[in-house]
Amino acid sequence: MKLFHRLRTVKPKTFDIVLSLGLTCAVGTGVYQYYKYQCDSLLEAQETPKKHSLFPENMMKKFKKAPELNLELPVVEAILTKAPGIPPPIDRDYPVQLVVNLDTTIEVKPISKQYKYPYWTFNGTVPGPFIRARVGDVMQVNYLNLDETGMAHNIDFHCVTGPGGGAEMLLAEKDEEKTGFFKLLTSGLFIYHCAAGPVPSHISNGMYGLMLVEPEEGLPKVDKEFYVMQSEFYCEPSDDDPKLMEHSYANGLDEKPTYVVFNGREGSLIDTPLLANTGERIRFYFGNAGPNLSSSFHVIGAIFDKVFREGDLVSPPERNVQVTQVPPGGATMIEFEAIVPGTYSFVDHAIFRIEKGAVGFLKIAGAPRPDIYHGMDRPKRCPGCKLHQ
Ligand SMILES: [Cu+2]
Repeated sequence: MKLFHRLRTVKPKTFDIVLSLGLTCAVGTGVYQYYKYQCDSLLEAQETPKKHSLFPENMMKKFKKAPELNLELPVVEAILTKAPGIPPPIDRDYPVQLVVNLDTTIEVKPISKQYKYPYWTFNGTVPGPFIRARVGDVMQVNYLNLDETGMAHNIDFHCVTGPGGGAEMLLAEKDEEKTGFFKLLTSGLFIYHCAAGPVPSHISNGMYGLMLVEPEEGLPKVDKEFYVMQSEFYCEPSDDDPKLMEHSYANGLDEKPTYVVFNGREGSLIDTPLLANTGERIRFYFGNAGPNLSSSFHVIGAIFDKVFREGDLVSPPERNVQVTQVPPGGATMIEFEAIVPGTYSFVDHAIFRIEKGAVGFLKIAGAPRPDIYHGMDRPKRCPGCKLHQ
């Protein structure tokens, strides 16, 4: 304290300036750290990392109100999950302003054991994240275009009522962020995709995902939920890199896909199979991004006891279905019981497509059921078969 008084006596003006600057820096750092802590806590709750700016002014934009909608709803940030994960069921009985943060980057990742591919992504993944909402919610979409190539992108949500499904409102140039508010009037399981021109290129390069809008009463509880999305890739080998595939618009026009895959790449759900146990009820949220082919979705060795065709969650479901048709741009919700343990293949039953990647595995663990499934000899696998493991 003596030194403090001595300094103040000797150089009062200089000392006051230094003291003021010091206090300003300390308060400023504290405010920044507070906002950064708030942002970090929020982001840690998400499974998908965000690239939206962490600065306070953008936080205010992220959670801004929608006065035109004349609503005062609680503001909630949506939990977004990477396939095959699904966000938890909605347990509220009231609508919210649901904030959905999406961005676009180009990501070079393996498309097969041999090749990589420059995917156009939502939040860095193909398919894009699964979004779960409730009918009556107002969805606030913050869309940030981080594609360094300079392409413009947007999002057409099939669950949105209005021209373009929101695409024109969300068209974002390079480094631009767009925000749109959409009241969800209709329940169902829906596709979203980029609809910037040329649309076939934006879809067939990976820009799509699934969104569930739950009915007011919610969905019946099940034990396991999986997010699986089929799509095609139209490719030709790169002239510059022997390990890289590039997009071929000509092959897309001819409807001759190089790959027909589940969850973005060949072997995605073979390398990491879906897991369940006997006695569990299983639900698939299955989408088909196309862009050209319909899917004949089938789980070999299981019968779907409920199929909500076309993603219609209001009408009574179809019962006891072997194969269900899912058109490009469509989705379906499928349920069945895990009864007999073992490895189940699921395929597009247009069966040549298994050679292009349209096969995955569901492994069901549990005690054998010889009362249902029994042979006199040990099971034997056919050599070279892609369906049985
Ligand atoms: Cu796009």
